[in-house]
Amino acid sequence: MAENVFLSLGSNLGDRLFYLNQAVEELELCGIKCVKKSPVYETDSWGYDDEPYLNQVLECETFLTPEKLLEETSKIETLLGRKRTLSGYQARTIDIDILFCDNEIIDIPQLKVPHPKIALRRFVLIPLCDIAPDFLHPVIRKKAKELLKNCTDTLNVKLFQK
Ligand code: PH2
Ligand code: MG
Ligand code: MG
Repeated sequence: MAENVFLSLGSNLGDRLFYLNQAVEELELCGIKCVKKSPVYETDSWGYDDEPYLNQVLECETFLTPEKLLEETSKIETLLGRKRTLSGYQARTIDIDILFCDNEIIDIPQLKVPHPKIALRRFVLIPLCDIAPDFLHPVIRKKAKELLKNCTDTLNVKLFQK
């Protein structure tokens, strides 16, 4: 069983908190147990100009392989009203990104694990450090708290709900 599976949730469309909570419920229904939940943060849109997001990081346990996990999280995104376009970022009801699956390194067209942008995003590192500051990034070989200390992202990340 994979025990250190970290997922990032993001929403910037509609009832954002509702979608984060629904995502947790749906994950549990497909056998992805959420053992730790970070506080929820309201965050400036990173990488493009849009409405602010709510973001949260989860630590999960699951018997699913990373590929199966991606299938399930994509299905949940669709179920919760996520609309996709071909390229670029756009507003979304829910985004579920796989940050880490234990120490696995996966680099295939449809899935990169660890998520390649973790170290660049305070909206990921701050909630990750709330629940797993000592988790070691298997590629960069630094702990989450060290990645946060070195991160040059200056966009606002403020506590929304404990
Ligand atoms: N997700 C993105 C792009 N930009 N910005 C914030 N603040 N939060 C996100 O979850 C986010 C983003 C692409 O998935
Ligand atoms: Mg994302
Ligand atoms: Mg995504």
